Amino acid sequence: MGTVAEFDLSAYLISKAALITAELEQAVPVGYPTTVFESMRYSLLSGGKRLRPALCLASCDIVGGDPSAAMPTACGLEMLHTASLIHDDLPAMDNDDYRRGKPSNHKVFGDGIAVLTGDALWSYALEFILLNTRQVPAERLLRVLHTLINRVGVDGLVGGQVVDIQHEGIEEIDLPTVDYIHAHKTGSMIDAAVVTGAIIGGASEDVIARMSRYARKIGIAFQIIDDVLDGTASQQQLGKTPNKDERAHKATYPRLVGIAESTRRARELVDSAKKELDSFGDRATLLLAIADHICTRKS
Ligand code: GRG
Repeated sequence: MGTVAEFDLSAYLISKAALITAELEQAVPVGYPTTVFESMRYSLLSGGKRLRPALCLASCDIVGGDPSAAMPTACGLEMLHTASLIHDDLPAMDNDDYRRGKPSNHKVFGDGIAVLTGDALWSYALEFILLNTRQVPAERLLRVLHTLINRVGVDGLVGGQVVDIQHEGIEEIDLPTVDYIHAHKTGSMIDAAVVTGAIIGGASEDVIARMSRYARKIGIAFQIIDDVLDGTASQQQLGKTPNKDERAHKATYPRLVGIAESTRRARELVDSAKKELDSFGDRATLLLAIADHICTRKS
């Protein structure tokens, strides 16, 4: 693989996204009850950057593993991520009518089926990984499953979402709380992707720890840039109409420190994340490029 500058990440991510989508299409055929399968497929197959699966495969590769052994986990990660997006869009949570440019799951299937679809995807993901992973020693597979279970629960997505909801509409919020929310709501799944890839690839404890630090840093940067992009988009609208997160006084970096400082902090985190991969040399090209992309992306 060439240098970071030579490497065409966009083309790479687009081709990986197509591969993951084809795998997901096969992974969840329509069964009975039809509605829940159609609902799972509606959200799973409706676009998305497939960043977490791409990170998992890249992470397995960088530590010298066979990325095809990580494919079921990469698919499972996307199922878990999709489950969280479906629940996040519900009226009781973020109340979003659109996701990935299409009506959100509950707008199409109703709130009840949307809740159950998130639950179904969560269980389907773990079973899919367990039944389809090949040539990975049982103790690694158990560790992969434990990592995913942990990062979705109170130590991860759920914890972040709870604190996020509790601070909605509250004017006073400090940066450590915002960091907690970002690290758990967004960072934990990015961490899960990188760590599970490294575990499957047979990485040592030291390498897993370094890759986890890389992931957690880019995870927070990812959420900061998400909020910067949201804020910039709303400022560009005529009359500077505040976006939904601003109206709800959401816990974001741009709200607390402004766009310029948020961007600077995201860059700082990404640079620090990249340093964690110093010892990999050229093998790290893809993960370095993904880290840079988090700061430079426009959507
Ligand atoms: C049911 C598993 C489960 C969890 C419940 C609802 C919840 C707890 C957590 C919500 C977490 C959440 C939605 C965090 C936002 C993370 C984020 C930045 C999403 C956007 O990710 P992208 O940009 O989206 O990678 P695409 O569409 O490209 O996949």
